[in-house]
Amino acid sequence: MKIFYSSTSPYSTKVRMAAQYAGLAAEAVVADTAKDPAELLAANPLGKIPALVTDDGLAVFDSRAIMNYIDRQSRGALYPRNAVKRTEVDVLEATADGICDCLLAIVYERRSRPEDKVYQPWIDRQWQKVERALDHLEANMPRLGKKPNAGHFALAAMLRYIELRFAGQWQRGRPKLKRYLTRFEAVFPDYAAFKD
Ligand SMILES: N[C@@H](CCC(=O)N[C@@H](CS)C(=O)NCC(=O)O)C(=O)O
Repeated sequence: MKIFYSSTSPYSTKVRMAAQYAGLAAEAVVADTAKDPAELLAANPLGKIPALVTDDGLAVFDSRAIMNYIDRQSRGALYPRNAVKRTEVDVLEATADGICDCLLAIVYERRSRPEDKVYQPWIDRQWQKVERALDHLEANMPRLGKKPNAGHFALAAMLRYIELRFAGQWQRGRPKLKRYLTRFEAVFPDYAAFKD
C-alpha cells in the first residue's frame, strides 16, 4: 500500500499519523503536486494529496475517505461507534480540515499570483474564518483520553500546519490550543516522527 504525500500537507500528515496509529503498513511516497506526477494523477485525477493506493490497485482520496478506509481496515481504530460521539468526531475533523482549507487558500493566493494581483480582502476573509474556528475550538476543546481518534489527528495536523505557515500568529488568547500538541504527543508518542 502507498500513500502519496508531502511533509508540509496537513491532510497528508493527518492520514499518515492515523495509518501509523491504526497499524496499517503503508509506504509513504513523496509527491510534488506542482509537477502533476503520472503516478499521482493515476491515483487521483484531481492531482491532490494525500492519495492512497492499495496493493490491489484501489485508489482512495480525499483525506476523509482515506481516514474512513483506514478505520474500516482497522475495525474502528479511528472513529467511535456511538452515533453521538461519532458525529462529534466528524465535526471536529471537519473543523480542523476546514481551517486548513482556509489556510491553504491564503498560501495559494500569495504563492500563485504576481504580487500586485494578490487580493488582500480575500486573504482577510479566509483569516477571519480561521480566527473564528480557532476560537470555537478553544471554547470547545475536545477531550483527549488514552486513545486518539480521527478528530484528534486532524486537530494535531492543523496546528502543526498553522505553526509552519503562520508561526506565532494564532496562539494569543488560546492557551488550550497552544498546549494541545504537547498533550497529543503524550497519547501518540509517534508524533515525534511527524513534527518536522
Ligand atoms: N479535501 C482534500 C484537500 C487536499 C488538498 O488540497 N491537498 C493539497 C496539499 S495540502 C494539494 O494537493 N494541493 C495541490 C493542488 O491543489 O493541486 C483532502 O482532504 O484530502
